[in-house]
Amino acid sequence: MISQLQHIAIGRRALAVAAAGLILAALLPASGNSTGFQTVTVTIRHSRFLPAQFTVRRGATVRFVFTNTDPIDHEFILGEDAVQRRHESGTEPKHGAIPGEVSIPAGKTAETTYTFNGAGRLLIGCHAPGHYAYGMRGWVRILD
Ligand SMILES: [Cu+2]
Repeated sequence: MISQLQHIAIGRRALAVAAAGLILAALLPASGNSTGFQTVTVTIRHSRFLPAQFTVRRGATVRFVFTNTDPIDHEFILGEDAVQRRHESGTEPKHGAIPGEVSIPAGKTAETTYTFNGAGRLLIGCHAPGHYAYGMRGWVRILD
């Protein structure tokens, strides 16, 4: 017999898969144009990125627009594992000048635009103390 809790977990997973599918559809132009400019909206709630997984085409320029619904500051850092580790131990208080890096103050909206030139996978994360370990992270898959 499936418990109530398991039902909820299964429902959430199905929802996450559906959400990932929507983002995929949003980022992959039907025409196959690989250098399109896309806007993606991301909600931050309870120290999570919603959604936290993205798929883009190599060469795509993506404008990420964040709405922080939390009463605390967050940040969005896009990059390889080495970049995430550097920020995890770093002390930069504000981000915004580098593409793919932006601070999102409590209750505010902020954005950053990034062009995905490499193939493979990049990570995303927030490096406010404890947030990355808590699970405020995700990834971007770049299709060749
Ligand atoms: Cu955070």
